[in-house]
Amino acid sequence: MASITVPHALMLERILSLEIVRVTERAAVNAARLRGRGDEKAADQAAVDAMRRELNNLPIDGTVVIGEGEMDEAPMLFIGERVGSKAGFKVDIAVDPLEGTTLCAKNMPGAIATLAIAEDGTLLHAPDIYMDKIAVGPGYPGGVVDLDAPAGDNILNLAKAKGVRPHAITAMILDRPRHADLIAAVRKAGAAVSLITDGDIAGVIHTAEPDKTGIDIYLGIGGAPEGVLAAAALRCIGGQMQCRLVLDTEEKRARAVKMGIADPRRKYRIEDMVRGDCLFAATGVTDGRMLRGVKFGNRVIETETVVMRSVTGTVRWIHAEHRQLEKF
Ligand code: VTB
Repeated sequence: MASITVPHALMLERILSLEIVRVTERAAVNAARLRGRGDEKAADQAAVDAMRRELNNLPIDGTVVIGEGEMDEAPMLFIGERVGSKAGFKVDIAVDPLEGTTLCAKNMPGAIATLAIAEDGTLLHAPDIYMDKIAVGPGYPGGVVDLDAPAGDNILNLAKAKGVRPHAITAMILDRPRHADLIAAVRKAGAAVSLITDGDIAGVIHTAEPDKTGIDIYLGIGGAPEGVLAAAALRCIGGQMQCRLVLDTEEKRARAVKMGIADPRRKYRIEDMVRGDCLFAATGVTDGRMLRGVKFGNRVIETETVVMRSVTGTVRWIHAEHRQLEKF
């Protein structure tokens, strides 16, 4: 008889890689019921409730590292909350039960329910502040782009590494006034800019498959929690990412220090934000470029989820038809 050679932790992680699909599916379905109602808070709460309930069914001793906020301001899935059956494997958890609350409330494309699970003590404890980000997909030499280089140089270097003219490069950027100079610099270098109103986790993930998505590079300032979740996804599928917290006030610096951040200027790479093996899952809430949203039928609810595992780099696209509707 073959002996068990797979270590327990790895085996459990392998099982969890499918289990976490249920967690994001449920969160997405709950939020999707509130699509287009103009109530961001209610949609977020619905996703949080479902995600928390499902996480508590997993055989893990999980600690929320990236969550809905500090304990006093977020009653559920707060940073430091322990979830799971608490009997199992110790893990760090990063959640964004409804990434793109506005997208969901307005029923616009791109809202997702997302989650990452990583080895205990390996996720960056990022405060809920801004983070400057740059990301490209796999297959480029290390350092092809750099957070500290001018945007134009990054576009030219990337084009050279890809073997195309800068005109063939497309950068995805959040449509915010703070990005006016960045957008102008990218365009000046000859590249196209694809603007998004929200949803930079998906934005970063788009860079992993430029042939499919048409996006070569992600640039700009977005949420730090979203940065860690995006890093978890890239850790699974490959690519390069560099980030730096935007610590522009004394209050933010103090919050960062409280969360264990010693060097406020530190440039984080994927391996600094997600220091060990991880799993990442996202389910579409509204239809998006990456995932289809939840579809409510008479007898079935359909969901689409992407789930990734860093140990193997496997990416699964799971289209589910749920028939036990009372469970949602
Ligand atoms: C981004 C975006 C998110 O927050 O991280 C953004 O990807 C950053 O904050 O979907 P601002 O909206 O203040 O620019 C979200 O929009 C989610 O809140």
